[in-house]
Amino acid sequence: MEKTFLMVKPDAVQRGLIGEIISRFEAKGFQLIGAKLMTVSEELAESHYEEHKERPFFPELVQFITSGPVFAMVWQGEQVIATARLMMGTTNPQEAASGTIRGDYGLIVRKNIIHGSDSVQSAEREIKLFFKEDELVEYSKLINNWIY
Ligand code: RTP
Ligand code: MG
Repeated sequence: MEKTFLMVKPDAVQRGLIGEIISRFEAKGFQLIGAKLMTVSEELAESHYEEHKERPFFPELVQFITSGPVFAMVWQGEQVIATARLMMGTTNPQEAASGTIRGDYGLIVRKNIIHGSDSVQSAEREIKLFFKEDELVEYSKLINNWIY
């Protein structure tokens, strides 16, 4: 089963949007297999956003993601990586379609509510970065008969 790493960013945690965001992925049919409320260290932020190290917005990005608690999650399901990105909407909330998470709750690119892995490789890397193996659960396969 495909897995992805999703993270409710500090802006959305402070605004009380964790439940709203979880609800959307649950209702879609995806399964939550790991979750924790945590503060991201500077070191973790820098490795998580490694690909953006040379970008001018990198220092602000690290400062923002370490500025308050985040809600880190692992979700599983058919095509969950691409579908979660569609449900999140485009990076800039001003351009994100209504009905998407960023389109409905965000206004500016830096405070864009949620992170989601963008490929199988980044999902594997990010899940390992944030979770130990014994922090992820397994579900009975029977439950999936109602979704697939
Ligand atoms: P994310 O990694 O957070 O899920 O977002 P993404 O894939 O949609 O966007 P990405 O290109 O990976 O950018 C990572 C985060 O950097 C911030 N950003 N700021 N021009 C800017 O100031 C700028 N551009 C990107 C965003 O918060 C974006 O989520
Ligand atoms: Mg990204």
